[in-house]
Amino acid sequence: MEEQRKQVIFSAIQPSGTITLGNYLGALKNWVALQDEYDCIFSLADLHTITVRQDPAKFRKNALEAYALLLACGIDPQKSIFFIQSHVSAHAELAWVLNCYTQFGELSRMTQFKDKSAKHADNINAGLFAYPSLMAADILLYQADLVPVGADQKQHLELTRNVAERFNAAYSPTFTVPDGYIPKQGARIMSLQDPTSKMSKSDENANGFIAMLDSPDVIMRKFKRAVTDSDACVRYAEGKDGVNNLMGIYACVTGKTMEEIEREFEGRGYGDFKTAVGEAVVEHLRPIQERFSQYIADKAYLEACYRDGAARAARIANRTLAKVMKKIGFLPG
Ligand code: ATP
Ligand code: LTN
Repeated sequence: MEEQRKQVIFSAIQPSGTITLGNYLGALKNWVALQDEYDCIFSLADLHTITVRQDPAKFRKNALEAYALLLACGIDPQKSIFFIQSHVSAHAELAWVLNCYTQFGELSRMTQFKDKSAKHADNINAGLFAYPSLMAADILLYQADLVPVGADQKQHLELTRNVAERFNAAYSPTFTVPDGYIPKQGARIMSLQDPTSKMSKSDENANGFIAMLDSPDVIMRKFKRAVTDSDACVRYAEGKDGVNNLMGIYACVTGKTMEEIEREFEGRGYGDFKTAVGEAVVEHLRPIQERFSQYIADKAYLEACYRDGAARAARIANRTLAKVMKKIGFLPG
C-alpha cells in the first residue's frame, strides 16, 4: 500500500531576544509534539528580526543561542528540518516577488504593523511594513498545509492565504493554501507583572517574563514578585488574572488540572502557591537548561546542524521559487 504523504507543517520564531516561558509553553512545546505526526519544517526567522534595529554582536549571539535552545527543547534535526531563515536565499527572493502581489491597503490594515510602528516611531521602515510578505514567502516556499501560530499572527496567515489564492488564480495552481493550526493544548501565558498583557520577550521589565535560561534563583524571585490579588485564595475565576495565569503555568508544567490545583492549595496562602509554581518551573526547565549548556559549548555541532538544515530546506524552497519565476515569465538564466 502506498504510504500516505504526511501533512507539512511550517512555523518560525524570531531570535529577537531571550526566548521566554510564554514562547515555550505557547509554541515550542507544541512544535516538539508535532514532529512524529507531520513533516515539520521549523525556522529561526532572523530576516524578520532586522525590522527592528539590532546590535550586530547581540544579534549573532541571540541567533546561535536560540538555535541551541530550540534543540534543547526537543526540536529534533533528524525528524524535522530546522534551519536559519537568512541561510536560504529563496526567502528574500520570493518575498520580493510576493510584495508585487500584495496591496498597500492590505498591508496597511495589519495590526502588528500599527502596533510596532507606534512602538518604534523613529524607525518605521519598509521592511516592517512588508513583514507579512516575507512571512508568506516562508510558508508558501514549503507548500505548508498547516501553520501553528498564536492569535497575534492569524491576520498574517489570512493575508498569506489571500496572496496564495491570488497568485494561483492569476497563473495556475502553484502554492498550497495553508490553514492555521490551533494546537489541542494551547496556552497563552501572561506577563507576571501585568497579567492582562501577554508575556513577551521584548518587555522592558524583565520581571514580567521568565526567560528559558533564567537561573533557579531568578525564577523563584520573579514568581515571588508576581502580581496576584487581595482575595488570598487559589481559585480559577474571572477577574483573578494574576492567579489564573500562575495556575495556568503550574498546570502546563505539572499536568495537573485546575480542580486539582485548587484542592492542593485549599486553605493555603499565595506565598506557598508562588513557591510551588516557581519550584515546578525550575524543575521543568532544569533538563532543558542542561541540554542547552551542552549544545552551546559545541559550536561545531551547531554549525553542522544548521548547515544541514539549510541545505535540506533550500532544496524544497528552490523548487517552488523556480516554478514561480517560470510562471511569471522571467527569462531563464
Ligand atoms: P516579541 O516580544 O519580540 O514580539 P514574542 O515573545 O511575542 O516576541 P514571537 O516571536 O512573536 O514572541 O512569537 C513566537 C511564538 O511564541 C508565536 O507562535 C507566538 O504565538 C508564541 N507566543 C509568544 N508569546 C506567547 C505567550 N505569552 N503565550 C503563548 N504563546 C506565546
Ligand atoms: N511572525 C512570526 C514569526 C514567523 C512565522 C513565520 C510564523 C516568521 N515567519 C512563518 C509562522 C510562519 C512571529 O513573530 N511570531
